[in-house]
Amino acid sequence: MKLFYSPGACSLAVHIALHESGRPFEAVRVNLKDGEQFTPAFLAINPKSKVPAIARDDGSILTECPALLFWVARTSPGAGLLPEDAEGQARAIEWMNFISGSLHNGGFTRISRGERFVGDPAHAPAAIEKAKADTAKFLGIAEEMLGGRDTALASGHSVVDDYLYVLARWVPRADKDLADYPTLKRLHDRVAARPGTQKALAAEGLG
Ligand SMILES: N[C@@H](CCC(=O)N[C@@H](CS)C(=O)NCC(=O)O)C(=O)O
Repeated sequence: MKLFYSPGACSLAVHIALHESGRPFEAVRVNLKDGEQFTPAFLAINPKSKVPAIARDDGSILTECPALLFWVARTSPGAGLLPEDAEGQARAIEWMNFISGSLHNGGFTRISRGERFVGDPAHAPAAIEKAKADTAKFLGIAEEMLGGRDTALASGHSVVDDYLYVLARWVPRADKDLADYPTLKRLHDRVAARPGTQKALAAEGLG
């Protein structure tokens, strides 16, 4: 199995989960800064020009963070990366849809790729300011959803926490301090200390 990633990108969540699962995999770096995601070689892997993607041993490709995190967790029995019950799994999907749709793509992506969201480049600075305000609002919602607990799910640590950890690393991009979100900060610090996270950070040159 191969994981296509970029250092510190949302793919880091899947990288952490794979280390937590204990399964063998190869990590393949994609150079987003140089536009490698738009090359024919990478488009053959993911026509959406995004990391993460996983090429499975049967040759099939899976994309989208929530799907990859769910798949790693569900195909790693005994690793305890997701609860087994319907309520726990529904809460995991609720969280991951919010992280992917609102916090990431409705927030941080509009900050870091602001020029893509406007017709006239002159409007980009104002669009990025609005994106920062929206991202801060979504971070506040995440803080409330945690309800004082340093795990997204009541059952304990899960792949959802790996995902939230990566987004918590990006908080300064919204001109905010992680300390403004004390429960998210506790989750971040807890996940940062886990061996799987340490291994993924080291492998991405972030350790
Ligand atoms: N919906 C996708 C979004 C993935 C995404 O936005 N990945 C970013 C890195 S965090 C990326 O590859 N960006 C490259 C680009 O937009 O050109 C997911 O959840 O996996």
